[in-house]
Amino acid sequence: SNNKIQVELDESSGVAMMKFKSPPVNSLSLEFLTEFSISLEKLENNRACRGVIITSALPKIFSSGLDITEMCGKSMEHYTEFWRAVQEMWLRLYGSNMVTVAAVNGSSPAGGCLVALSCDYRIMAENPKFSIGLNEAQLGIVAPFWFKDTFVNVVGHRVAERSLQLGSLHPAPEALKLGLVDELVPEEKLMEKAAAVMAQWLALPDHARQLTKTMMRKAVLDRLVAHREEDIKNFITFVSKESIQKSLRMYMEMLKKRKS
Ligand code: CO8
Repeated sequence: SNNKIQVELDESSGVAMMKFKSPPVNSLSLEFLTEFSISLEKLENNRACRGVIITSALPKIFSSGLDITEMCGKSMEHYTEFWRAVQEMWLRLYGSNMVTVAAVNGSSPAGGCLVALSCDYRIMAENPKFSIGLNEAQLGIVAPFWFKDTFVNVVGHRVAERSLQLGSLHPAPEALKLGLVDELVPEEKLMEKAAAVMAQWLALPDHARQLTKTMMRKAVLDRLVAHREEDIKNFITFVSKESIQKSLRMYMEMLKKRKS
């Protein structure tokens, strides 16, 4: 199915707009991740496309991260397929030759934050109600090493270490101070700004920029490629533990209670 992500390529500028549209919260389900990877692959292979702006079509939420229901009470086969899809999405996005700009127009916890961190540039709506971060520790789970590596490459070791241990979700102004996002703009200016930043990055020749990007990211990408099966095994072992299942269920219940 091809309906959770809207993709529109402007052939004259070479820029694609990718909008997450999977209500209620753009959670990264197996189906969503598969569509995301296929969409990226299509753009990557399209010579007319040089850059992609990633944003959300939903109000107030960029992405709520990995779909927690995919990690609860499922079979080993399902966990394997799901985790492979998470890896695939990240390898494609972090390793993309295109210029990738995240226009973060809402909250962006955990896997949502990973998507933004994997882009070349992050612009966030300056609403302090929107927060971003790798909050895994708050769910009683541990961010995988390649989530951590991606985070460290953006904010540096010290900021990453504190933020990861506390599972912090940083309101937009704090995210800017930490370098977790590159700039804040009023929400109504977000798309205009993203287009301007994209134009600036695309003013350079692709080849040198792509080789430079690869130079900066290769070690971290190679680490997952080399340990992919081991990483899947680790995920399955971890997520199959009764204590972890309990933590995830409690977190889902907390989300539901918080509503009323
Ligand atoms: N997965 C599944 N369902 C979700 C998720 C999610 N990540 N997030 C929200 N939902 C559901 C809610 O339960 C709710 O369902 P229902 O309507 O049936 O009650 C519905 O979506 C709407 O959610 P809210 O009512 O909470 O909507 P709000 O607009 O009030 O808030 C937020 C939106 C801010 C996104 C809020 O829902 C939230 O904080 N969600 C949790 C986000 C989160 O912590 N995600 C972490 C996921 S884990 C991850 O991405 C990395 C894991 C790495 C693996 C580690 C190895 C095990």
